[in-house]
Amino acid sequence: MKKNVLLMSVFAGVCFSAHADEAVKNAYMIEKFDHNGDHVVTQEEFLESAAQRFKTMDIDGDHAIEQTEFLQRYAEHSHPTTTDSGSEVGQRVFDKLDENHDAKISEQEYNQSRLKWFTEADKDNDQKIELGR
Ligand SMILES: [Ca+2]
Ligand SMILES: [Ca+2]
Ligand SMILES: [Ca+2]
Repeated sequence: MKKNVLLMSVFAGVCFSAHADEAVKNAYMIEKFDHNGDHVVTQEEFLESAAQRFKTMDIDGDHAIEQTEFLQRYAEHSHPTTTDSGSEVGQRVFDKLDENHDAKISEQEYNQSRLKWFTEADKDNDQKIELGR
């Protein structure tokens, strides 16, 4: 019986986070990427941060993120509670980003995935991400 209750609460937690997802995601993006503080993230601001992030991940500076570079950075930035499955998740994220499967994430592949993320969050299609949409 106790086990069932525990399972229920885990399940409820999952549902809740799925619901809160949208607003939280936009708030997160604005907090991270709004450089000029107008509470709107433009595509320009977003890609600028993407380029900067790419540079910090590309440790040896060859304009590609190798798997080792990616997993190292991923481990550094992942939340402590997720570290037990951190490398596995990191690997999955890497595979997703590496579209042509050459074991490297090129700048183009990286920007493409970022743009996809931006487009998904940009519900009203005005090339801006704002709160409360
Ligand atoms: Ca802005
Ligand atoms: Ca590299
Ligand atoms: Ca690739």
